Amino acid sequence: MNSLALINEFLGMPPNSSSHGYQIDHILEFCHWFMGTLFVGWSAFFIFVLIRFRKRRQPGADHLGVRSHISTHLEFSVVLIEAVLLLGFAIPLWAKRVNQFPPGKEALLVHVVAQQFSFNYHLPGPDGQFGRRDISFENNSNPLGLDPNDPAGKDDIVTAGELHVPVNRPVVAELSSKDVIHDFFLPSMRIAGDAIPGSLIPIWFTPVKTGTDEVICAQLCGLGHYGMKGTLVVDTQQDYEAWLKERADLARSAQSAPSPSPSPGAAQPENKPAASPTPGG
Ligand SMILES: [Cu+2]
Repeated sequence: MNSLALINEFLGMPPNSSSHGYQIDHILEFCHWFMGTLFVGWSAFFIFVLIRFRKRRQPGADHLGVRSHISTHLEFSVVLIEAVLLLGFAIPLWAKRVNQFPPGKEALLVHVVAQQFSFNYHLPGPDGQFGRRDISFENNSNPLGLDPNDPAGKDDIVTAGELHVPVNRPVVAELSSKDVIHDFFLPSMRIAGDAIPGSLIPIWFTPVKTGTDEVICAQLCGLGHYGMKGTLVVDTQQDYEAWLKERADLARSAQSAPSPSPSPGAAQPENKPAASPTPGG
């Protein structure tokens, strides 16, 4: 597979870790080779024309112009290849990504709520049910406004900066935003989606390799955009369950504690200077 991804690797693309990513890699790699070939071809033609039709050799203008049909055939071939790429590969692949979501319980659903300048994650906890969220409950220790009176939310997990998912299970991430338009981009999973205030946008992927990958914001969302990074940890099923249990216990003890004061790490003054916009950990 690596010999098929020479240019992708050269351009710094991280190795693919998702089940569908190789299809995207193939299209990207082919497009890069195709465009590279066109670039070399057109450049050579340009140089040929400069020499062949130089003024010394062609003192008078030729009003008839080109008589052969080679250029017509060449350009038609290029358009044909591009049409096949677009209609035969790119659009069907995109349609599959947006139409064929994994059914119901098979997938892990996680709510991703972006804000300047970090990603928050809301998981349903062991009961599998998301607690109600409302903006009126939002504060520094409750960044997503989880309703403390909703029993379904008691074991809910809210984290920032780091998302854990199990390997070989489809993950559906439902994207939204608290402020401006962000973009939840998982380069190693070959997937991205805009997080838009007022919208819920689902994306999905299936991780096939355990490990730690990068999450980045791919929309210029403000002064601290460059620091809007996070971590995606793909665990084995066992490690994932251990992490889930640990976070759910933490969530329960935090909920039962009498009105916790915001931790120093969570307290983020608004309009913080862009010099240190670290994502909340
Ligand atoms: Cu952003």
